[in-house]
Amino acid sequence: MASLSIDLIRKLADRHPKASHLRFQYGTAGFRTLGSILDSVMFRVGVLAALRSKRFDGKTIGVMVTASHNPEHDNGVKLVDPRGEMLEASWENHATVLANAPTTDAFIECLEILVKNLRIDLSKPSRVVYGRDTRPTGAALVASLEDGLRAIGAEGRNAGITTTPILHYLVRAINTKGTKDEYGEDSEEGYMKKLSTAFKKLVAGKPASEPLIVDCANGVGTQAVAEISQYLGDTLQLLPYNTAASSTGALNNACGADFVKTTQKLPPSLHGVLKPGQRGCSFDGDADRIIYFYLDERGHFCMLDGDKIAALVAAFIVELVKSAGLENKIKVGIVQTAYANGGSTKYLASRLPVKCVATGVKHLHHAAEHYDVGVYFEANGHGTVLFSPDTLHIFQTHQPSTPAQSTGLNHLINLTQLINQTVGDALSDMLLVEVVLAHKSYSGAEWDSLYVDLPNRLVKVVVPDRSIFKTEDAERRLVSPPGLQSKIDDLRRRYEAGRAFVRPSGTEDVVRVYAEAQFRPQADELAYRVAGLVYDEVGGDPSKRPN
Ligand code: G16
Repeated sequence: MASLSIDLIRKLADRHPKASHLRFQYGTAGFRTLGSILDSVMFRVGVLAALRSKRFDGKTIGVMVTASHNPEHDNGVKLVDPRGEMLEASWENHATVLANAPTTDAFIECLEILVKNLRIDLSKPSRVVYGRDTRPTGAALVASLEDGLRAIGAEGRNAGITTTPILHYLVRAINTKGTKDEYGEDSEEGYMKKLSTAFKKLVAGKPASEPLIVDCANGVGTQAVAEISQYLGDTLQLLPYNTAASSTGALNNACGADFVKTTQKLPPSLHGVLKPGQRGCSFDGDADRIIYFYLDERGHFCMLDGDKIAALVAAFIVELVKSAGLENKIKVGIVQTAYANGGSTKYLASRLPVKCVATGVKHLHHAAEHYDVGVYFEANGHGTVLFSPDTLHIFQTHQPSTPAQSTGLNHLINLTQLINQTVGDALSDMLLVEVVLAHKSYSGAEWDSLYVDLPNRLVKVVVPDRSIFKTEDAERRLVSPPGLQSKIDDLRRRYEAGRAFVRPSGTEDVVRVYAEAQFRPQADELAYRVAGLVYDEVGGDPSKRPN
């Protein structure tokens, strides 16, 4: 019976001690905090990933070192399960327990309990693939992670500096290699080839689109955009901006998808670059979110967020399903969160089933798996499309009876190759949007006119302890602090089409307030008044009072 190499684990764990005053929580997007305090967490995540692989008989587990949209000084880590999806919820708890064990002895004790309770067969092989974004703290944190893998004797594969979605892709590609579900070649090159080949097939015969401005958030998207450009050739010209991925302080700073979505403004670096009528898009720091935008003929900035992407893509897929003659067999559904604009929900719900779930890709992904084709997007631009195994089988076996049906079916099959079905992916989503725009001959303004967004505002409130904020009803209502929700309701009712909610962030030390209303000044006022309620309730840092 194989056992843990306690001496080796102890020796390596002692090199990565946990500071006694720190407490870590595996949240919406894994562990995420200041990069400079994550050393012990990284070592322990390496150990846990290695054990998870053993639990799956040696299937490869992924580890991504990133803090995505957060400021550059933050970093984080998340685990990726064998099919490329987010870590199963029960193991999030194991991760939190291991990360908080105060000493090496306590850590080893927790490990032994975990191995025993989960009946992990230590004689099984262990394989982990890992990557990181461009943050300055990344290299040292990866070294700590590698110590964790070494402690369990896992076989590690370093995917280097890469995007979060490519890491998810690699996990699925490695684990399906040689099976009937083979997902693609297990390399970054394989990913680029898969996406670009599908894209070229989908736009064949369509007039070439105007060049697209891509704001790379000064992050890892920079290299992904440069690489895919080589494969795309003349089919789509990408014009990358904010590409200073190695400049200190540049990452996500006044650029990127989160900046655009929260400020509802063009990154200052694109002023004078983006011309009226031209399309542009912004990735976030690890290239798993995308927001589109354009300037109207008067030069006003107009944003096309995750909700608009969902509407565009869902309508296109529904049309293809119909033209392939499959409308009686395949149903398309949508998954959103409370952040979805009321205008989008009204538009979509009158056409398709729509479900609302809590923030966080794992919640959306699971809900989308219940549809034949599940389109999920968070308003912040994080999303993808899932095709169920039955749907994929229908695509493979359906016999089209007309040339039009055959074309529709081929487009659907090519979409399954273009779309990264493991997780939201800025690069894949960008190509998907470009395909739909090319097929519909839509400009940004035509796409935007599918429905009208209600004016909305998102603000953050810095509070001493965000854990006192507890929600229900897919985060649309607060249950704690007691009494606060009824005050929010009282306020909200005073505004036409008023809607507002408060939820603790899963990635930053803040509470988020969202509000929308029929008119812009009212949406702003409602957001700031609700933020004021939050502030007055808990007492925040006076310098951070919302204004
Ligand atoms: C992560 C999650 C997203 C979520 C976002 C915001 O994104 O993966 O699903 O929408 O955090 O979370 P919160 O409002 O709780 O801070 P990312 O792109 O930062 O990994």
